[in-house]
Amino acid sequence: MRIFTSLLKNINSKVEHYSRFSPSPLSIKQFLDFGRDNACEKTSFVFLRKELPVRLANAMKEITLLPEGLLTRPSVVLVHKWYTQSFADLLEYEKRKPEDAATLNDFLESLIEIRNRHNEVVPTMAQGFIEHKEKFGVEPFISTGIQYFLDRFYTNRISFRMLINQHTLLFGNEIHLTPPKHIGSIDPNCNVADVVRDAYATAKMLCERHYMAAPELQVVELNMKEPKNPIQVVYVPSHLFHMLFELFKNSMRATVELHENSDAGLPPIKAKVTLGKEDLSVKISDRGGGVPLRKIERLFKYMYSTAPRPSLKPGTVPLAGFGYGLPISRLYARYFQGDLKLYSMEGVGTDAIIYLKALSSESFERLPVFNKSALRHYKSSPEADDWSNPSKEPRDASKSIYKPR
Ligand code: P4A
Repeated sequence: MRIFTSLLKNINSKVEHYSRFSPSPLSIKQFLDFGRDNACEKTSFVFLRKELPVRLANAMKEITLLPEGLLTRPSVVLVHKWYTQSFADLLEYEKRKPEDAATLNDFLESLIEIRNRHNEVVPTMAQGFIEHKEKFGVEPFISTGIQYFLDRFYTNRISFRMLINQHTLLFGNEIHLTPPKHIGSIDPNCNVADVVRDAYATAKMLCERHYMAAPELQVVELNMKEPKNPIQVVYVPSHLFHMLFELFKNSMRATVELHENSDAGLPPIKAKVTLGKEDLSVKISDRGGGVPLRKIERLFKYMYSTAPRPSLKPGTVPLAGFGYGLPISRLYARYFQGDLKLYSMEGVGTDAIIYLKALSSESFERLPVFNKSALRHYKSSPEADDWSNPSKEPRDASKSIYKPR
């Protein structure tokens, strides 16, 4: 027991140490260049054995800032245990020699084990927040604080998996898992319209199983750089697929539910892919009736989507609206300096736009840094009450310049 306690103390001091380093963001171009010119496994090892503990430690320090009531939820404790275990696994390589073949092979295996250990982090965290919400209800601090924490925590996780995937895909024997021209998880010539059609087809299958119908798709490309060429980008196609799949599920749900009983049939979903000097944009437009502006922000809130899943009829599949689809899709877009925005016109329909950087030299990882400024977010109360509330009565009618009649 004493040995265990002293080990834990040692780990905690290592977490302190590594968390003082800021993560080093890489650009897609750097990922690509490194993976291309006969990538060196040793170099990757030496970089990751420091960078991965730095990113883990940054996340672990933020977990400990969660309010007591959350920090003690069994599912949050479990997630923290996974992080501690993975951090400890990585510390083993501080003293290993990169020259030994065994080091590189062991490292590869450790990375795969770590990735698997963290597979269920998102639903497990969600479970903790659901329990907390059921116990204490939704306090405004908790909700804003959770949004801030989860955006950072999940971005950290996306980045952590990106690094692991690049290493295991480049140097492991998972080569057969990637198409020959891909560099790890990156497609140097990712045809955006192809991914659009792919994500649509997958969402369409779900939609037809769920509703017995699905809207058609129309794709338009506008390449303002090279008007005759298809629009390509250096990007992680799985990230783009994830975002588009989510948007198509939403558009299909809104479209089918609004037009199910109309004789005119379902209005098609329109996708527009455009390329300018700086931005590559993908717009998904539907005529699904839209969402009032007041409710748009909610679609990106973890707290609204961490409702217990409604029980589905046996044999049916959920289409959209449960889980963390939109908030996490936006994190994927922002991770490489893009964004995801919703523009809705209530009564008519919704335009969703994914913005990506057109140039891989500009798409640097956007990473949370654990520092004083981050600390402030957990200490201060989030929303100062310094904007008016729309209420029927003045706060104090006698003091109002508008005299009550
Ligand atoms: N209208 N428009 C959308 C939704 C409705 C919409 C919607 C009712 C709301 C919630 C939801 C799914 C769809 C859309 C496209 C989008 C987002 C929302 O990208 O047509 O699940 C939470």
